[in-house]
Amino acid sequence: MATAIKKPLTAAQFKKKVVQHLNFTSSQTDYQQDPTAVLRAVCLTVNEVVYEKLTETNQYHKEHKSRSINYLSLEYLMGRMLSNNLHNLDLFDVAQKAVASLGFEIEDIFEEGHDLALGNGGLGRLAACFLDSLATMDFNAVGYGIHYEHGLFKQQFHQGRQIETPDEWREYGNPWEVCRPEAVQNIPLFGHVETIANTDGSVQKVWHSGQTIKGVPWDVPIVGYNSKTVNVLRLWESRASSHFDWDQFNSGAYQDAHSAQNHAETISKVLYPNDETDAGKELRFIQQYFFCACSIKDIIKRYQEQYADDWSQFSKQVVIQLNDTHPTIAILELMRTLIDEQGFTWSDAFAMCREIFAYTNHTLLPEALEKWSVDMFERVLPRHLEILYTINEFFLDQEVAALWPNDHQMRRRLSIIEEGPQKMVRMAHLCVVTSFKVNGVAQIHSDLVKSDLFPEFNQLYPSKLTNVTNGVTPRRWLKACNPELSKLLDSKVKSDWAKDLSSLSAVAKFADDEKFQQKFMAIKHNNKVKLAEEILTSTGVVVSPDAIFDVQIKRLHEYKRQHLSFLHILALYRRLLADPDYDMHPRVYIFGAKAAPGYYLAKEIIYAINKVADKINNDDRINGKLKVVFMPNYRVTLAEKIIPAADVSEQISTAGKEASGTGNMKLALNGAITIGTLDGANVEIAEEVGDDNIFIFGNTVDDIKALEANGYNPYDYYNNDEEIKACLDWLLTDYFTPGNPGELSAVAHSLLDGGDPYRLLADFADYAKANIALDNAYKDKARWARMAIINTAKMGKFTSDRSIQDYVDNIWKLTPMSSQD
Ligand code: Z16
Repeated sequence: MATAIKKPLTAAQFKKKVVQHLNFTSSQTDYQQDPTAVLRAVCLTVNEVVYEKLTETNQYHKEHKSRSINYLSLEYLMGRMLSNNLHNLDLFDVAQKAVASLGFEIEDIFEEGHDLALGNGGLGRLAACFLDSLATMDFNAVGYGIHYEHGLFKQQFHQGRQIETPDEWREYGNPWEVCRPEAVQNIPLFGHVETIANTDGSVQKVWHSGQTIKGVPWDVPIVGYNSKTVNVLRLWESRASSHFDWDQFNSGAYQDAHSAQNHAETISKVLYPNDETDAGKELRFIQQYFFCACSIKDIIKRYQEQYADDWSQFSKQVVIQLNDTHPTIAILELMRTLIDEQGFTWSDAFAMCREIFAYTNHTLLPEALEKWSVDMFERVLPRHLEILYTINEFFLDQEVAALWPNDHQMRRRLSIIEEGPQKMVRMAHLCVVTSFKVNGVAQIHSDLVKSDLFPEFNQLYPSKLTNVTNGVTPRRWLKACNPELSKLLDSKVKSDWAKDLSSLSAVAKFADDEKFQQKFMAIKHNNKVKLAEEILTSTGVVVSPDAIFDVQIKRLHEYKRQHLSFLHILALYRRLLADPDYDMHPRVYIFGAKAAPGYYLAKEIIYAINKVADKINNDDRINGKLKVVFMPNYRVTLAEKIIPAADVSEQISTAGKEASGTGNMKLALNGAITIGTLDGANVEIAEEVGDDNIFIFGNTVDDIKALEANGYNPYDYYNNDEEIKACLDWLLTDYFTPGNPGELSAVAHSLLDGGDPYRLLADFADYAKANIALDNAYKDKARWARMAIINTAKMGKFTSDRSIQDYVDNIWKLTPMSSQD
């Protein structure tokens, strides 16, 4: 392994610093029983190295005037930081030794760390993987986000039902963030716009805001793996603006001043826990604006530190990526700043925005496409709304009219404003109109964005719509979470696969090597033993590591179809009850998923799985052939424990609904075999591993369209498939909820009278068949080992380094630090 960057500290030096921090930073002399104090001291020690590199990174980019990517995202699911930072700085062994000499296991120290859970699911975790890759590849990048006081809620189960409690990630401080008072911003909102007529006949707009909110930045350092770079994730916290406060305070309205403070602090109080549904709440809108305004002001501030009032280089220096439509208001805020504060003409300002913004679409689901009412826009951001109207006018009159003259239908369809009883702003339309590139997140998804979501935009702006397939960082999702497998791979791969994941393809040639198979599967087994312990502590269920560990981990959503797997579990249980000798290898179904607190059916699905699990896990008649566990509080840290232990990866969304998926990549990378539909990145995973090393089943996008064209009727399946009928009827009895018949009926109803919107029943039979094929494959140990090895070996495409390189080549056009020398 080539290590370009030498270790910054020896174990002895590291230990000395940890002890110094214990003694002098925390005044802790009696730390033998206090792993939390040790964790803090270790983090502070690591930070000494981190901040030095951060300073060097900043200096370098200042000197070289490097173009920067500014990643705007309402979500970052960072997880824990210590283990990754140690790996990335090549300090892991050093810290391990130092901590051991203090009487602690490094793993126990990690366990004291709190997840940074400032995101919901895939989109937030993608942002975190991208930051890791950007730093690793030495790009000048800043991530902008919100410093939520409470991240995604903590999940517990009470008698099988999900209970949410607040996430307190920084209750007692967080060692990975540093406040930057020198970069505070003041953000106006509400109020009205005054139109002033100039003597030359032109008009000037002045926004008199009704309130000002202070934005306080907190920087989280992002450490590259074996690279020169430490970048930052800058998170904005809202506070009451000081001038506003003091006026009231001095006039004696102490109480009012406090309530204004409460109101201001509410903005960054909590992450909205909805993935894939538009929250539609004013507070969410203000969150989005607050964070966009802070970030745009900060980007301009950083630029002006170098170029003062010379704007000629701005679009050469700055590119802004919008992670979904959540940060769309940044477009309007930059327009407003350029026109109202910097004296640009409208067309110069718009031309500049069209060189600066690019937009990533993450979903086709209509309920996730954001719309804000014109009324609310007007109330909160009156000046931004005016600018939005001018963009729409230009777009409709100049661009739509040029391609489709006098076509009223087309104007209506494409307009950024949706007409109707309540006028709405279509945020995605604004993004597509203004951005110079729009990308989907997997090939099939990007194709559907072109053909189904935005076909007219694709005609209007050929080559604007493009694809960048998602990826995951192999540092966290293999090197750090699966150390044994990493060592085995090190022994077979000469180059540093964590930085060049394609080099793992070299292990494919050992796929049939008996010794290698044994080593590979022994590691999987060890990981399963560890997970079995974790399952016992968190659920009380005993599972055998000899069983197939079948994993479905992701947000709970109907389109992801956890209930398809659930229905199949009912079918297996029924087969086992009918015939205790029913031939199947023992299987443990492992679920991890949070449901949005307001999502009724998602919560019913959790409840149903928990109730059925109770029954099955305690049924002696089935000889332990089937177990079902729902692990509570699924999060990045739990994923890091489950993924290395998975045999099977369930990726069973309705074709056309999962934009990409990224858990599918992490699981395959760790040697799990996918059972999945031709959806999202599954399609590309299948291309990489080959048809023999994946179980693809079910209707394709085109099949589903055809089914729907013929009028989809779930009762066709219910009436013609005895097993489906029996399983759905079972849910109406009190078999799983003694004394309370019908407690699980919501799931059955959604699949029958509810119309089965995600077409589970149409895929059930083929899914059951694919599971038999999978079971047969597992029974052949050599065959399974071969498949698992091939999966790990062929995941090179799915490193987030490749995604970032695609963004850099096709969208961002950046040069890395090293090649600028
Ligand atoms: C999200 O996590 C995703 C889409 C979206 O509109 C909102 C949220 Cl919070 C997910 C997609 O569902 C998933 O397929 C994709 O892999 C992920 O974003 C990253 O692109």
